[in-house]
Amino acid sequence: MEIKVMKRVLDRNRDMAGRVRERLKSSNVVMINMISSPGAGKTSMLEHICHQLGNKIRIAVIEGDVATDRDAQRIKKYDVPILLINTDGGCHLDSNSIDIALGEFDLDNLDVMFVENVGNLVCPSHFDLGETFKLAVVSTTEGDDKPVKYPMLFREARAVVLNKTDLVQYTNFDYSSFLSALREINNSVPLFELSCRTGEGLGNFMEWLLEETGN
Ligand SMILES: Nc1nc2c(ncn2[C@@H]2O[C@H](COP(=O)(O)OP(=O)(O)O)[C@@H](O)[C@H]2O)c(=O)[nH]1
Ligand SMILES: [Mg+2]
Repeated sequence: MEIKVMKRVLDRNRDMAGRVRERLKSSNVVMINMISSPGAGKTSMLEHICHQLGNKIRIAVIEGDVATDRDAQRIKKYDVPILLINTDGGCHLDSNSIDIALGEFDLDNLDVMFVENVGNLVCPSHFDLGETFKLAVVSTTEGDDKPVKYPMLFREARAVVLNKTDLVQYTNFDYSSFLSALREINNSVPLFELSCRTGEGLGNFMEWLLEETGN
């Protein structure tokens, strides 16, 4: 599958989130905005999702990347439509770029559009892309304090993934601090603990994903 590439088209005066949402709705496409720190495992999750669900649902991916096409290249082998938005240093994607990006897809032949946002927990949380929901991804190697420090994302996310459970024994990640902070911010959000390395916990997450996207 060819990787289409575009530059982020920043137009601060035009918030297109509403239009994106309408377009997705009229084509019955669920858009998932994946947000995490750099390296938490968004692309690794997408690799598993494309591999495991690619023959069950019609998937497309928008990769937001500051400069390279490395993540898009990792997804390319799964034969799903993919578009790369280079932000040229920008720290998040925006709804105007997503609106333009949607024109590159055959929306009526898609079920779920994954957006890998630029890796950081601050800016992407503040910009509505018109997504159906946000998915927060954290990992055991980045410390247990992320919900306390970046509450907005954890308040808004439809689900939280705690990745790299295989490494927890080598870290000082305090699971009970993590969980109590998360529950203080959002006491109902589903939490999926998994490892993209070993595959542990991925099955539960995939089941939830299928159900949540109506598939
Ligand atoms: N040990 C371990 N490594 C992981 C896991 N998930 C991802 N990684 C590694 O962590 C690094 C960053 O992952 P990546 O998916 O690129 O993160 P992204 O920046 O959020 O897209 C890569 O070297 C992955 O191979 C995991 O569950 N366990
Ligand atoms: Mg990535």
